[in-house]
Amino acid sequence: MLEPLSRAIADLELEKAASLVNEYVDKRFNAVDIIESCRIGVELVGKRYQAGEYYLADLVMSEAIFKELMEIIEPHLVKVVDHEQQNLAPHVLIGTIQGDIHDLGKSIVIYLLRSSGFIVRDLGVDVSIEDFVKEAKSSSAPIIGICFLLTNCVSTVKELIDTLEKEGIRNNATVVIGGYAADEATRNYVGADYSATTTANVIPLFESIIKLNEVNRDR
Ligand code: B12
Repeated sequence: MLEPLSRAIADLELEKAASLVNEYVDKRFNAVDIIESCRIGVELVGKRYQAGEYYLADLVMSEAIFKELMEIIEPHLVKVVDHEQQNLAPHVLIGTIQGDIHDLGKSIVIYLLRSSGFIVRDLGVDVSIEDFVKEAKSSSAPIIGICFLLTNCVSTVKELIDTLEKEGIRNNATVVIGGYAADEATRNYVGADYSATTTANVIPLFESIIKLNEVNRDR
């Protein structure tokens, strides 16, 4: 990845980070790689916060830096929407779980999915189990995305997926979790189908889910 960019963000140096992003964009580096380097940068900010080197204000600052950098990067993300296929576009329901207000990663995922032709319904942040289930029922979305970055939200995510199962929604929907706390062990524990914690694996993952669903439907 683009280490100087990750380092500049970790050091909370907005000007340096912005000038590096402009340089990478001018050199036509892959926008997804640039975003991933930004994600790694804020992850380092999180580590410094955890180690007591940074304060909450620094987390807030990293959010502001990330948003500014995304404004430079977004126009360079390639849209690959096939408009003829729009009425067949797969629907995705996505939200950040109750108790968690992190949404930078979710916004990126939504942006990438919409750019790739998916129709996304964003439920926002701090979404209750009740609201997730209600929306899942009314939309019949074949893919449900749950975002969470806080480890103390893992039990709520499990409760949500258990409820989707009890309500009979789980049979017809693939559940994908994402965010800092969504590692493989957690995915297994909460009973989700897939997890994504980096920028690059989001679109290939969703596209493979769609293909798999099509194959199963045709059987
Ligand atoms: C920025 C930030 C904040 C901002 C959030 C701003 C916002 N609008 O989102 C603010 C300052 C508000 C904040 C608050 C808090 N935060 Co905070 N925060 C971070 C930080 C530094 C970066 C998160 C981020 O945006 N990353 C960039 C994005 C792009 O990455 P991402 O979220 O991982 O998303 C990518 C993938 O995971 C994936 N993805 C994400 N979501 C989804 C969903 C689906 C469906 C899919 C498929 C994929 C996917 O795709 C994205 C593509 O790049 C992290 C550090 C970290 N390591 O994550 C801490 C971190 C998450 N925060 C932490 C904490 C403790 C807090 C607070 C409790 C602090 C406090 N004392 O108040 C509060 C919690 C508030 C709450 N109730 O939610 C801890 C959590 C620790 C833990 N184990 O639970 C972390 C890990 C920092 C740390 N190391 O201590 N935070």
